[in-house]
Amino acid sequence: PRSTLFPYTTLFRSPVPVGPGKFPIGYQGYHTYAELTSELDALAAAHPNQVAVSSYGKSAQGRPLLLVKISDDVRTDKHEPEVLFSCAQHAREHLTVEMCLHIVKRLAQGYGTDPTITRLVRSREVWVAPMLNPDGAEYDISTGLFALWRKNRQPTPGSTDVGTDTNRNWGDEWACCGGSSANPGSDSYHGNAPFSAPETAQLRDWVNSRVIGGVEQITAHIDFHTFSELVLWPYGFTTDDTGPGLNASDAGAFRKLGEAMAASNGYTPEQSSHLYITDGSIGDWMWAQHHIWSYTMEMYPTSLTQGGFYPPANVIERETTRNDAAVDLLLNYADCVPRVTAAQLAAPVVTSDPDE
Ligand code: GEM
Ligand code: CA
Ligand code: ZN
Repeated sequence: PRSTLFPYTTLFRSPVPVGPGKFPIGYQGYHTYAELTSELDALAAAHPNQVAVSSYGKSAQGRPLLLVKISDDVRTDKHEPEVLFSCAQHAREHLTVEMCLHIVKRLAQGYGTDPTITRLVRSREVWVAPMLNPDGAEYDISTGLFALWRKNRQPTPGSTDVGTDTNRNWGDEWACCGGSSANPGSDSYHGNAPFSAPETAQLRDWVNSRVIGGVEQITAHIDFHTFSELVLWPYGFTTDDTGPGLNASDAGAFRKLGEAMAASNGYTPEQSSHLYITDGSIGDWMWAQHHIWSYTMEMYPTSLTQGGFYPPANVIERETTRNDAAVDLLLNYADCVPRVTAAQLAAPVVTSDPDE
């Protein structure tokens, strides 16, 4: 979520630091940018025909923006639906990095052993952008304790405040509707222009580069956040169910697949603006610009008392695996999301919060 939540420090004792740039005690299972990079390189080395690591640009501070492709015969651009999973637009939402890494691992390791995964990897081209905001993520752990940082680390011209909220910096209906802030000190500062953040501009350019023969190759997308356990879909800038380029039947398909994914992981499904209005968010742009079926998922937990942005590392395995069925649903329907509206969907796999 958007708000910086004051009770955090009163609810939790500070964790015990291990050292600058490292996760504290109890959080060592989370991956730093360097650890993520080497883990991905190892996966690519172990599965050279299924996993390829590259980058789509550089962050404000010069870190390569990581991009992973997973498919059979990964070096060939095939005529298959392409699906994008993205994580960690927001610095402190470290659990999402683990989600993206889990997707890469599961698809790579399940190919050739698990029949469902093998079929999906064969028939789709999967892209994973595991850390959209590496500067922010590294800054959040730079002292060895958590900084509660959300934005990127780009200097703001004419201000001593640092950082743009990249999920308010996308170019669809940018700054239109009170769903972001013009104040550089705000946690939801939208930047001085659409795509003023290098992290958003370069991801935009890469998504645009997937238009081949006039057709956007990416058909479906999940942008992972924490926390609240929600499945959200466009538009975020208006509370209307429909909007420019989004008609009632589009809205119905967004809802049906969103509800199916939520039934599988126990999250709550809703149009994103029902949480709160945002303008300049990634999902609105993905749909408005390219008709990509773009969801935002807010992962575990539901509340601050369960750890808020900083649940301990011992939940990583459970809370990433929890989304396997939702990921598979998106991959499965990526050939034609509207066909979900005619489908008889299976009963929920998870019906309650695993903590309860
Ligand atoms: C959200 S994700 C945006 C979802 N869109 C709307 N309209 N709520 C954000 O960017 O504020 C939550 C988060 O940061 O985790
Ligand atoms: Ca392709
Ligand atoms: Zn977020």
